[in-house]
Amino acid sequence: MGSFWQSVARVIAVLLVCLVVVGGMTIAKAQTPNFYLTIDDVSGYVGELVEIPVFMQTLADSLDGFQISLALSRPDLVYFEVDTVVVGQETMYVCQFDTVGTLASGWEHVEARSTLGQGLDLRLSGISDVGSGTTPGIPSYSSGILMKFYARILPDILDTLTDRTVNLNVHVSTSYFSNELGELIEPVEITSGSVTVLAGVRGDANCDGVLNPIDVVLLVNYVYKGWDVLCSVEQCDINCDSSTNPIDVVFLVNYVYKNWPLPPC
Ligand SMILES: [Ca+2]
Ligand SMILES: [Ca+2]
Repeated sequence: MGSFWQSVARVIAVLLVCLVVVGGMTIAKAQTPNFYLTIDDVSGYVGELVEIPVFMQTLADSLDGFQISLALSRPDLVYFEVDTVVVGQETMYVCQFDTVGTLASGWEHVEARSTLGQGLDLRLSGISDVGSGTTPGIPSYSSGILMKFYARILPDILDTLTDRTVNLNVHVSTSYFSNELGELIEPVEITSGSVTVLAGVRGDANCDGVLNPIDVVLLVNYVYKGWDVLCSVEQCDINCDSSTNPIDVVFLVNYVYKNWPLPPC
């Protein structure tokens, strides 16, 4: 008799464990994202303005509105350049962005603001259509660059600094995405990005800290004669396309002799 009740108790215990496990699995089962957002990892040299693409992928929903809140993990490497604009009673801290050639190109309203005006946080937002009914949003099952924003690398970072990466942390709880009906798109998978500050000066072929005709001569000798004369081949990849070639010579010549700006990295 005792063994019968022990068996019953054992069966009940096993059932309870199964219930807990199945229940736990139901709770823990991850929902498949309905929208993906990824801030790029980029790099640049001291003092430069770096372009940061925001990648997105829509699934079943279109994208017709967004707000992305992000903040720098540390203020000693990078900041967002801020212009103060006063409209009536309101003071806005406007930051640089670009939608040319991106998926939000032609949207009725896109902006980038630093909410506190210190250039340490950024709020990117956009609406495809404010009410005219003429601007289409981004269709379902699309992917590409939503928009680009910019960060300025501080001018006085020493080459000896070891930890040279600042994270661009997206605040998931204050970032929103909506479809053409104005409905919230959920769930969303967000990947934060980063800016890494490269040591040295871009295009500085002899690593003396300045760009001048000596660097042009060295780069020409490397590119056209194959001479091993550069202190850093990567540093002479002026347009940051992972190749040091005649195009980089043209950019350096234009910078040194015509005072043209180097291309954005
Ligand atoms: Ca030099
Ligand atoms: Ca190049």
